Order: sequence, then C-alpha cells, then structure tokens
Amino acid sequence: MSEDLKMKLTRRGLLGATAGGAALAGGLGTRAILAGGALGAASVAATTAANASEAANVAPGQLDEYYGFWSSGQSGEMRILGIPSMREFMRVPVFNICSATGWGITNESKKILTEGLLPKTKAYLAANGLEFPRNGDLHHVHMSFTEGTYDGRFLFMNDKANTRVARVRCDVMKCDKITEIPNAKGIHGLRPQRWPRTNYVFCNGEDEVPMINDGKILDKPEEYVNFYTALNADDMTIAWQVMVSGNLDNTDADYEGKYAFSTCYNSEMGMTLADMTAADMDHVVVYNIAEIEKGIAEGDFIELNGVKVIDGRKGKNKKYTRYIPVPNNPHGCNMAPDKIHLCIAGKLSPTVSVIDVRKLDAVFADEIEPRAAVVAEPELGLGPLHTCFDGTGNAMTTLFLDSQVVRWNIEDAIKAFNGENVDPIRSKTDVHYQPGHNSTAMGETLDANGKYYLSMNKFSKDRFLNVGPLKPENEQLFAIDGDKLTLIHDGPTFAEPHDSILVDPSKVNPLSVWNRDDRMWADTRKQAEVDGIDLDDYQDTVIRDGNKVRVYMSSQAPNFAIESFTVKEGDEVTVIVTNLDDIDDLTHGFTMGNHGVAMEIGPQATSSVTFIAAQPGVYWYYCQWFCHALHMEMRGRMFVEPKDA
Ligand code: K7E
Ligand code: CUA
Ligand code: CA
Repeated sequence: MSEDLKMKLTRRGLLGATAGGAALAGGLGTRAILAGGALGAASVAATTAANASEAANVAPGQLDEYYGFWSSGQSGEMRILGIPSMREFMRVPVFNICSATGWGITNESKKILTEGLLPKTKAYLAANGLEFPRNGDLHHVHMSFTEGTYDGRFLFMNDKANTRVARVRCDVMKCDKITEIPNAKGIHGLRPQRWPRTNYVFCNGEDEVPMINDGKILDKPEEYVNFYTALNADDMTIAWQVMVSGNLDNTDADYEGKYAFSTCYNSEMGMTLADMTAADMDHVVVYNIAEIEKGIAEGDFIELNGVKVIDGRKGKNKKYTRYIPVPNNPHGCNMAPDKIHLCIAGKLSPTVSVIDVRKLDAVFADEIEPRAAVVAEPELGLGPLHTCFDGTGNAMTTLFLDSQVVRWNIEDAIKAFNGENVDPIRSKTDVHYQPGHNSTAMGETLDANGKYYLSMNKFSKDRFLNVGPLKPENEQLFAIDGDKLTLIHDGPTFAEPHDSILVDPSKVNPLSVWNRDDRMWADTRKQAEVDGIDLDDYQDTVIRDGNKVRVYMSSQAPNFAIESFTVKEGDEVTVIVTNLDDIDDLTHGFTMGNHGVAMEIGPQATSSVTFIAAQPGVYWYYCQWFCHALHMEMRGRMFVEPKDA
C-alpha cells in the first residue's frame, strides 16, 4: 500500500471527515482533511440541465421504459417508480403501518406481520403493548432470479431495525411473508441467489452479539459472533446459517451458484468507532455454498434456536469460508455481469478491490493466498460506496465524500494493477450530494444495459425550497452516452432513496384484479365457511358468536351492501368486506369512524378488520378510496347499544 493511501486510511482522516461535518459543507474541507490534495472537483454549484431534462420526459399517457423497485430506508416501505420519468407509481407497505391501505391494521396484514416473529420477540413486544414492530429500516430490494436474470416472481427486502426479511409477491405487489432471522442481529446486506435460480436469499447480520444472547454474556466482545443466513426463498424458512469472524455489511452472490460474499468493516471486533477503524485491512468473507450444504447434510453443525449453524469462523473450517483481506472498512459488494469480477468498494479507502471469482477454487484448494484473488485495486476517489455495471466492461462507483460518480474500466484497472501505465478512470460526474447506492437498468443481471444511471443521494442541501430542518434526499437520473453521463432528472424524495433495481417490464406482469381465491384472505374464507357463508356469493350477514360479531358485507360502487348494523358495547367486531367490482382500478375502502380502523379492498379482494366497540353510540363507516361520483355517499352506520340496555 502506498504511503499516500495509508495516510488516507488513518483513523484521524476518517474522524476528521465525519465529526467535522466537512462532508456536508461542500466537500472542500473534507478533501483537504482526507486526501490533502485535489481529486476530482465536486462542485456545489447547481448543475443546470434544462435541455437534458427532455430525455426524462415521458409524454402524458405514455408508459415508462423500466420499473424501478425502491427501498425507502427508515420509512420501511417499498416503492415503485417509472424510469426515466421518475414518477412514483406506488408505495407498498412492508415493515411500516399504512393509513391508506390498512397494512398493519387488517387481520390479513397483521397475520403476515406477526406469524414470522420469534416467540421471544412476541413476548417482549407484548410487554410494550405491541403485536409487531411499528418501524422498519428497509435498505435493499432485490428480485428473484432464474439463470442470472430477473424472473418476476418475488421481491426480497431486509429490515435492519428488527432483523427481518420480507417478500413481496410480484403478481399483486403485496407483501406475503415476513421472517425474523434468529441468532443474527440487524439484517443489512441482502441478495437472492442468481444461479441456477433463487433458492436462497442471502442475508448479512451486521451487529455482533453473543452466540447465545440470553444476558449471561454482556460486555464481552471477544465472545461475540456474527451470522450469515441463507433463507429458503420459496417458503421463507431458514435453510442454514454460518457463524463468521468480524461483522457483515453488504453481500452478493456469483453467477454460478458456487460462492456468495460479504464485506466486513469490523474485523477488529471493535465496539467503538476508533476500534472499528483501527486496522489497516478488513476482509471479504467468501462462502462455499456446496461445501456448506454438504456440511449441513453430514451433520457438521450446531443447532441454535432451531437453526443449523455451520462454524465458518476464521481458522475453523476452511472448506466453508475464506477471508480475503481488503483495505479497511469496505462497504459495497457488487458482482459484475461479466460473471468474473466482484467489486468491493473501499469506503475509507479511495479504492475498489476487484476479486476474480475464477480464482476462488484455487483459494479454497490452498493453491493461492486469499489476497491473490484480488486482481485490481484502482484508486478512484474519496468514499467509494457502491458499484453498478452497464454490460460494457465498465463500472460506475459512487464517491460519497467527493459527491461524484466515477466511471472506470475493469480490464484497464487490472492492467494498471499489473504495472501497466494505463488509467482506468473514464470520467467523473458530479452528483448532488453524497451518493450512497446507484443503479443501472437490469444492472445486477446478465441483461445489464447502459441506458440509464441512477444516483441515490443522501443530501439535497440547497437544491430545493427550504422545508425546515428536515430536508428531503435527492435522486438524480443520468443518460449514459459512452463515458458521458448527462443529468436528465433531479428530484427530492422522502426518506430515503436507499437502494433500487431497474427492471425491464417484460419481467413483471402484475394482475389488475385479484383472483377471488387468493391465499391472502384464506383464513377469512375458512371462518366464513364455519359461519355458513359463501364469500363468493351472497354474504351480507351479521353473525353473532358470543361477544364476537362478524359483519360480512360486499361492496359495489357506490354502496356497502349493509347500510347499518347493531352491536353491543364491548363486542369484538370483525368487519369483512368483499369488493364485488371487477373493474381495473376500482378499489374501495372501509374506515370505521373514531376507531382507528381503515383498510383497502381491491377489486375482487376480501379484507377484514377487528376492533372492540367499546363506547355506545352511533358511528359512521365510510369508503376512503375514491371510487364513484357518489363516493361520499358510500357510508353506513354502526349502532353500539349500551351494555345494560
Ligand atoms: Cu450502502 Cu444499507 Cu446499502 Cu446504505 S448500505 S448506502
Ligand atoms: Cu367506494 Cu369510495
Ligand atoms: Ca475496520
């Protein structure tokens, strides 16, 4: 490592950049502190792109070229946008609670939010008066693959805040499964297996904890471990876990189904910022999938909380994992669609480490040192976080501190690493400001193409009218023209444009109207059968079952079939609404006034909600999704009789 590079990796450099707030001050101070010299010039001046914005203009009524599936960070939902217009089409609630759709309020969604929680978690949530976590931190959304490209079945996403992984069905764009991951803490990096298909979803546990986290071991970091989890994509159960040394940040998988990878920024097992950044080098963990499966089959595991756990810690079972040293505190982990090069973003180091996955067989066979799998380490700029690809042999890496994207050539980086006098950097383009993730159309698949480049920026600062101390983030879309990136869209987003994938519409084909026999309301259907009601036919009935009342009603614009019903004070009331309309876009809602109850009922869907009618009186319910000229009139009354009347 050059002296210059070493200097940039010092802890003082990092602390200066973060603690000083220089990164937010426009970059100059940061660069001075971290690099002591000029790298590419990130200007704080606003880029004007009036003519270029034409390229992002999708004419009224015209459809976009790509779907964008977005994570929303601490908002906990998934979003669907159109590329290149950047119009936001939909918000799909996942780890959050949604007032519009009733996610977290309906019985159907509550089941999904609770059934995958660990018993211990349920117990301590209950002690806090909760059935499920109210928040989520959704960083990474990725679609299921078949043979290296998207197959349009599912989208998978992590919740760092509550150690969960969720799945969204692409046919209806609703979440259908949420699994809390045992043993691990803080699921961060997440990627589906690419080859031969997504049998596994790989999940990184970021936070270090005792192997058995029951309070017997507390402040003894030397006994902490981290867990890498393979989830079965088809049923969202845990397939196996690997215990590793150091923590786990981002993950990716190869195009052969042989290896998966994680970056680790805390090989030091430090519990303070100073300690987490103390070493010169951290590492990338390489998982040998076939050996792990064999180890599981042969019983070479311990069982922890019902999960088969392989010991892949450093120096334990070298057939399962290998540790490739890379400069301190790496972050992004991105497999190139050339099927060969894995790009590890340096974060504290201005470099990207390029690992040739063809060398990993030799690493596992002890024929070469792990570090010999690194075939290039170009110095690209300050704060490299994530890399994406456009299928041309070039890579584009976000530079957080420089507020730029650097476009560079992988082969030239390898040549330079081998001593040839070539500069791999093709161009640097300013973004506004501090980019985290980036993406290209189909960029994490074999169909990667070079049309659009998306920069998800963590700060908008001076770019929009001031809305108070909490500012929006900023997303920028660029047209890729050779090595030149031209800004074609620049717009604010609410927390947080974390990560995204841009997907060709040929891969996704959602329904417009629900199938009546969808499994989303299978439990309600079962209850209806017990109550002697055919949900597909006449159903407008009120059933009393002790102090439980079930109100079955259909809806057809602009009417609820039941215009009033009567219950007794203290009754547990379940309202089951079936939307008989089978027209595109004809969604009804059900809101029970003053009860904190609302839900969406899509065309042909059934939804249900349960509440206690605790106060006698007259209450109005109404449809809160605009459905008809007489939508306001789509309402009815609930009479709650006093208990001793
Ligand atoms: Cu870079 Cu959570 Cu994807 Cu943030 S991780 S940027
Ligand atoms: Cu039904 Cu509004
Ligand atoms: Ca470190």
